[in-house]
Formats: sequence, structure tokens, C-alpha cells
Amino acid sequence: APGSFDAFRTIDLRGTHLSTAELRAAMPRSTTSSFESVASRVEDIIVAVRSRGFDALSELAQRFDGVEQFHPRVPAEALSEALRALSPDVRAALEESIDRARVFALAQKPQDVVVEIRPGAALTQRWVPVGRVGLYVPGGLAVLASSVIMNVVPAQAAGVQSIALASPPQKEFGGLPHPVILAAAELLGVKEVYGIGGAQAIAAFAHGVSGEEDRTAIEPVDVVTGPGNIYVATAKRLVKGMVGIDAEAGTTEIAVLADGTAQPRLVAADLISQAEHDPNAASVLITPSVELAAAVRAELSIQAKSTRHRERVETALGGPQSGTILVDNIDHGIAVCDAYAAEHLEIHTDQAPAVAARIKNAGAIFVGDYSPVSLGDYCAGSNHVLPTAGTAAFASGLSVFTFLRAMQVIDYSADALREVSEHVVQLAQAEDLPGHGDAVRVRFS
Ligand code: HSO
Ligand code: ZN
Repeated sequence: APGSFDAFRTIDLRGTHLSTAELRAAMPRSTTSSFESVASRVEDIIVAVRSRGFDALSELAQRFDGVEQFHPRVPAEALSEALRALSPDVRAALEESIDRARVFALAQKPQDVVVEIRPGAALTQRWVPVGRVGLYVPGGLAVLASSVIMNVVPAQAAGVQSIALASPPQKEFGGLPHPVILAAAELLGVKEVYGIGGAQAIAAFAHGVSGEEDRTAIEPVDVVTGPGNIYVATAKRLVKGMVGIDAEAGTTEIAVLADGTAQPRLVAADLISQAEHDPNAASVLITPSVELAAAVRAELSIQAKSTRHRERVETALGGPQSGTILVDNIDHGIAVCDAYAAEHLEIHTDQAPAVAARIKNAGAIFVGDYSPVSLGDYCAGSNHVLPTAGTAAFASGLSVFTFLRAMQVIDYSADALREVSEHVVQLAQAEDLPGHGDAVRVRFS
């Protein structure tokens, strides 16, 4: 039956010799979420925010969030109050998560490269943080406080001076964003928080909003990051180029590469853990072992029955984006993993670290029985904002690099310039740009 995990389908690739393109086409993937269908509506929202500022934001808050009294800037007292009201256990968990993420993010910070490529010819590659970022935190199906951490910590570690956060205003919280989001912001020391949702938040960050009597201006940002629905993702695409954006984190997906040594109970639990996010989430098992495939399927049917979000999980597992892919052996499995380029890839095989080392395409790799994706979602220290839908073939997860630029600094001495001057002149003449050559010559005449 459609929507049932019984439909956890099998794609049998044993004995096939497919090209990379054919392999990609054979992967289970959902076909939903087309940007074209919402682009013109999102464009209208961006234009409205750009031309009419807070008035447009206020109308959109009423229309999309049902909020009558629109006060976009969250007052400082609301932030501290939200943290006070947070349960001590959740607070302790958030603090541990922040702490681990911060250690890893700070360690990622690259050193500047300084090279004297010839005597007196000094080149530097300097890593410079962007000045200001806008982070979007959705308020939909689940309110993910952990996403605040995953966005803010790398930005802070990169050295970004100005950080603003936006999340949809909630009617039941007096037009403020969800209190857990506010508490997480307060914990991280982010003071500039707005109750603005969806594409309008992305537009406000990208273009800025000029001030009014009782509303201070929202300064435009250099980079917008954060997950979101199709409207948010489309808005990010539309403002990209004017501002930087992070990789698109669409509906979550997990692939597990496993052999006969894997524990079906663990594999099934991990497949369910990400299916829990969304009826469109993808859970994919890649294995050469027919026995393991059967055992995982049996475990899925047992565990799915008692999981809290059973319907969502069963829909996700039964969807065309999920299923088992049977392969000839682990080498074949690795090729399939690379073609799929999963957001999250777990390795449950003999010699798991060595297998993991051979993977080329994945947002993040989780090695062995004790590194489940849900650890990475919250407390591993790694980032959970990762490229989805196969974009891991060219994109990276969120990290300090999302907020850094590599700036090149050129510093030649007179002798070093003289040494290469004739080559500059020659190339300038070859391109019929003699002024370029003259700019060098004038220094030595
Ligand atoms: N698995 C999601 C992140 C998340 N999980 C947040 C729970 N909270 C995308 O990587
Ligand atoms: Zn998750």
C-alpha cells in the first residue's frame, strides 16, 4: 500500500555495469519541490519588501503567520526571559552541543598562506570573515533549536562581527519566534533577533529595510544561511550573487552502506531517525547482503510501529525516495554511494574506517556502530547543515569556510618587479593593452 513501509522498495543493481550518469538516474530520489512553481510568487515578496519595507513585512506576517501586531525586533528582555524559562536539562544539552561545535569550528580556521615565490615577491592568502550574516531558522514541522547552534557557532568562530537571526513570528507566542529559538540565541550571545518568516526574511536580510519612527533599520547582510522550505530556498537562490548563501539544505536524507557484519537493529533505527523529519525524507540502504536487507526490513516494520511519528516515518520509508539498493560487493556499493552523494552516509561494514576513506561524495560520513546520524544532528561537534539531493558532489556542509573569504595580497619589491617586467610588457602587447606594460615601465624610466 502506498505510504506503508512495506513498500520499502528494492532496486537490484547486482550484475549491472552502469555509467555514472546511468547510476545517478537509477538512484531513489523524490521528484517534488520545483523552484519554477514558486519563483514568481517569491519574486513578488522580495520586490514588496524591497520597495515597501516594514509595511510589506507587516502585511506578510498577517497573511502568512496570522500575526496582527507585528513587532519584528525581539526585545532583549524576551531573549533573557526565554533562556530563564528553558528546562535545565535542555539548557545543559544545548551548552554541550555548542561547546563541541565550537571546538571543531575553531580548529577548522585555516592559517593564512604567506609565500615568497621569488626573492622580494611576496604573496599572501589572507582569510577574512564577512562583516555581517543573516541566519534563518524555520518554524515549521519541528522547531529546531539545534539549527541555531549549527549556523551561529561557525559564524562566530570565523570571526563574523555582526550576526542577525530571523525566525517566523508565532501567534501563540505573542508574535515572537518560538521560545526555544530565542533561548538558543541568548545562550549564543546573538542579540539581534527578528520575528520574520519565510522568503520575506531572506529579502529583508539581502536588501536591508530602512527604519521608521519606532522601528530601527535592518542593515543588509553579506551572507544569508539557514534551512527552510521551498519558498525560503527559492528566495535564497534569487538573492544569490547579491549576497552569499550556504548550500541548499533540502529534505533530509540518510544512506547506509552495510555488509553482513552490520547490526540490523541499529541500521533500522538510524533509517527511521531521519525518516522522522518529513514524509519526503529519504532513507536508503545500500548492501551486497540479501540477508541483511531482509533483516533490516523486518526491523523497520517492528520499530516503525512504535515510533512517535509513525505516519510520517512510514510515508517516508514507503516513498520513491527510499529503499534498498542491492549491489555486488562493497566496491560496487562505494560506487553507488558516490553516485547517490547522500547528505548523511553511515558505514556499517567490516573495516569501516577504510571503507569510509574511499568515499568521494557525501555531505558527512558516519563511521561504525557508534556514530549515528542523530549524534551528528546534535552533539558530535560536526555541523548538521549539509548538502542534500546529490549536491554533495560539489557542495560542502556549513563550516567556518561559509563565512570566510580568501583575500590575496601582492607585495613586490622594486627588484622583484624589474625581474619580471619584460614578461608583463610582452603579454600586454600580445593582448593589445600596451597601457598595462607602460604602468610597469614607468617605474623604471
Ligand atoms: N538531520 C537534520 C538536522 C536535525 N536533526 C536537526 C534534528 N534536528 C538535517 O541534517
Ligand atoms: Zn535529524
